[in-house]
Amino acid sequence: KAGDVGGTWYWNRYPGARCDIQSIDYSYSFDPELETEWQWSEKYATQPEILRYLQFVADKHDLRSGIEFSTVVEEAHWDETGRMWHLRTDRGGSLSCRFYIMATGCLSMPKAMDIDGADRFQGEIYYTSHWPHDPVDFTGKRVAVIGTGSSGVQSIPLIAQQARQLTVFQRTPVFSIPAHNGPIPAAKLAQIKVRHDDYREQARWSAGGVPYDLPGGNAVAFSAAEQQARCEAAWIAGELLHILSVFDDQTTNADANDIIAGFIRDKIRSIVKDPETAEVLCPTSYPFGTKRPCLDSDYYATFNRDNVRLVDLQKTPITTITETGIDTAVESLEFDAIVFATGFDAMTGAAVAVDIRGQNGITLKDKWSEGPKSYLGLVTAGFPNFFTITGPGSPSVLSNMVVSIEQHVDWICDCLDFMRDRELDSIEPTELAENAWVQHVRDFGDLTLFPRANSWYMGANVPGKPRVFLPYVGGVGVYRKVCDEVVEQDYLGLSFDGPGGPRCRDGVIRPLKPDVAIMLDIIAELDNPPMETMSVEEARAFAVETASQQPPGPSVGEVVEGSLPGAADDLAYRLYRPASTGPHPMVVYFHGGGWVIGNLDTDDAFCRELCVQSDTIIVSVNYGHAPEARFPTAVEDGFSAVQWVAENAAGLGGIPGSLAVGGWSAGGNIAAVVSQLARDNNGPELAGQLLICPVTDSDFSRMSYKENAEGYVLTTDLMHWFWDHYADPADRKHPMASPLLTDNLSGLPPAMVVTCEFDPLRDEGRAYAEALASAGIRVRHLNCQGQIHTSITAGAIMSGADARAEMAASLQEFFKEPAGIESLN
Ligand code: NA7
Repeated sequence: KAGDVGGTWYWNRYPGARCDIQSIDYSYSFDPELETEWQWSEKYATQPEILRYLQFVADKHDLRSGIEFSTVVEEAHWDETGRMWHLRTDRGGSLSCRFYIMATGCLSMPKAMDIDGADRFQGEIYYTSHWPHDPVDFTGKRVAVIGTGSSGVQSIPLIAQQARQLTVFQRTPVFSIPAHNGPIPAAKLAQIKVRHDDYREQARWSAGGVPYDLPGGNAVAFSAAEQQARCEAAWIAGELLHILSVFDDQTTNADANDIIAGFIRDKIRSIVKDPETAEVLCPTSYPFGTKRPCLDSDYYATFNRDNVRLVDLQKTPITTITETGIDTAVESLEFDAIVFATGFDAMTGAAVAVDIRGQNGITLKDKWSEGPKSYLGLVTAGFPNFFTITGPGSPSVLSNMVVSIEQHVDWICDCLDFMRDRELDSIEPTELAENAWVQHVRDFGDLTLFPRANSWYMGANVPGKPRVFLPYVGGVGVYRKVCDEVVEQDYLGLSFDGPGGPRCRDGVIRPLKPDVAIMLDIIAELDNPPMETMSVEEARAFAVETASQQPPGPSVGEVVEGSLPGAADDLAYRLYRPASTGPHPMVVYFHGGGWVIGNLDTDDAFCRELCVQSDTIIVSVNYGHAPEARFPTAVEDGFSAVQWVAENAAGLGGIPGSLAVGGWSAGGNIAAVVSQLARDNNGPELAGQLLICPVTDSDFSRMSYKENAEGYVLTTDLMHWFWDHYADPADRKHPMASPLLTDNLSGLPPAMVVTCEFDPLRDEGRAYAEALASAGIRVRHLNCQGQIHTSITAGAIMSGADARAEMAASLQEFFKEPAGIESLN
């Protein structure tokens, strides 16, 4: 489209335009000669210098001869029969091609004007996104700047130096830190000069596309003074990647984030002399980093100038632009020039602006109408042979773009080689792979604070654009690994056709929820021996130690420790009482641990969460453990505990007659068996049973045992170990060990059965839910996608929060009047 190479750096020529990744990092790595042939003049190069660099690279590699300049592709239609794309340009040209690759940029389609009256203004109008090539002189002029994103923040200080008067119209204040621009830091220069290959390789596997080695740690690990010192160090460093990594949890934990946000607000107040103006400049409506933060040179200090005024559009919105200026809700202001720094239809705008039609004439615009759907941000189903460079669903704008662009280009080139070698002439992702990737990108975003901001990352800056988190937040290195694995797994999720085809290995590249995968990575790094190789004592100590490292769970109204009579010995229990006024319904809860390990502490955090969310008393009971007390002690203890709680409900603060059971894993087995025992022994009457990943029989032949035999904490070997400690083979088919094997499931209380996709016990949980439903029992079955046996009850696993809320809701449901039979889902 442009008259020359440069992309963003061709169009965005406004005063002050610079990159905000250090120039040494914002450089190509594909040609090692460039490391010595090109010298950057400063830490953050200006737009003219970056443009010269891009022109230099284009000349060196003779790229211009292959580029049609000043040409807009308006139409791209896929021809299924010929397996070709047919393109038409605004110059009347057309061409056909096998592959259509859009490298049209993430921030290249200016946002459509959404301010009333903009076309009426008779003075000079400028857009930062397509600034004139000839110099613009604001000397002596009254200038308005609308917008305070990166473009506004960079241009405002320089426009203020020229203009007679500058009025800045701010809708949302931005977090900005000083760039401290100047010579390239000596340490950086040394790093790149000595081993530039290593340096570039580190960048490729880093989180943001720049090697950055900051000592980690969550905010709470530091004293208040240390927290401030870390923030100050980031302020002094003048690097976005530094201020974005002050604390490990600043992107996910609002309290940690607010430390940095508060620090920057204090800086703003210390720089800007007029307190009222300072407050208007302080961002408070979104967490730090969830809208693109800026690097500036004297941005805040500019508001101390006599010729600069800030208008807060939150208080006094623009009503219209007029022939002579701008009307707000309270005044009419006259200007000689208006600068629009109002941003872009980010990440999808440039792609859907072209009339792209894939199979069956479906347009990309329609396909993406509820948010972009793409596999890896590279390819999209229904649009064969169509690739996007740094497309939505890839790290793109959350990374050093140069590194991300090179990775996409390399991946696509390798893919085209692969296809040529195998005589394949079309490629597209499968629906399964694409949908799963879209979900994965969303899941990752949902772990962060990003969705809380009205940012262009969320599509929220463009009226009517669907609110979807667009980039992949997992990091450049993680993403590169994913893309490499897709290839290693025979181009998983991609469908090819042609003389050498068809070929397709369908599947999902990242089926686990991101936080579950991170948890598994951490566990793998610890390199602990498998539990089934430990002694019972070691395994128990290990379980307690592991639980102690988890978040403590919420505060409850009261915790009471006590003991109650078990089948033989007294059993310790812990009662969790909600803060609300009682009496409350009660749930007797049995912890997990394969009847061998676990205790009141290991499930403490989960019990707290259940108590708070369901507003129910939870009585967690420490039943007798194997191998000291083998089958049927655990279930007899469980039944004894339920009888005692039922008899003592009033004294415990419970509502007599409002009693349910619940348990996780082996505890789910006990809860299921106790429900059967209560039915068969004339009570106590139970309102419901919450069975979370329950053991319901001892059949190891089920698919879930095969699919999830290892790798997901609870392994098949470990289940054997548990059963061996718990019950003789002859006893395992007894319904008190395998409640699924009872010949009578009627008359049992309503149930909620929770299973996890990557759990050896998944299929027996499902089978129990189905059997209960067949017996006429009201059952709700929740199969948690992407979760493992040990993740769903762990408070640290945010992706399980909805499921835990549903469990709590089901407890509340138990204590309401019974309804009809619910179908399974
Ligand atoms: P941005 O960051 O999207 O900033 C656009 C600014 O314009 C932002 O402050 C917007 O306020 C403001 N804006 C947009 N529309 C309006 C209307 N209708 N009225 C008032 N104010 C408005 O774009 P930039 O060009 O500055 O930067 C783009 C990226 O380039 C940047 O992130 C870097 O990655 C490089 P809002 O915040 O939406 O309330």
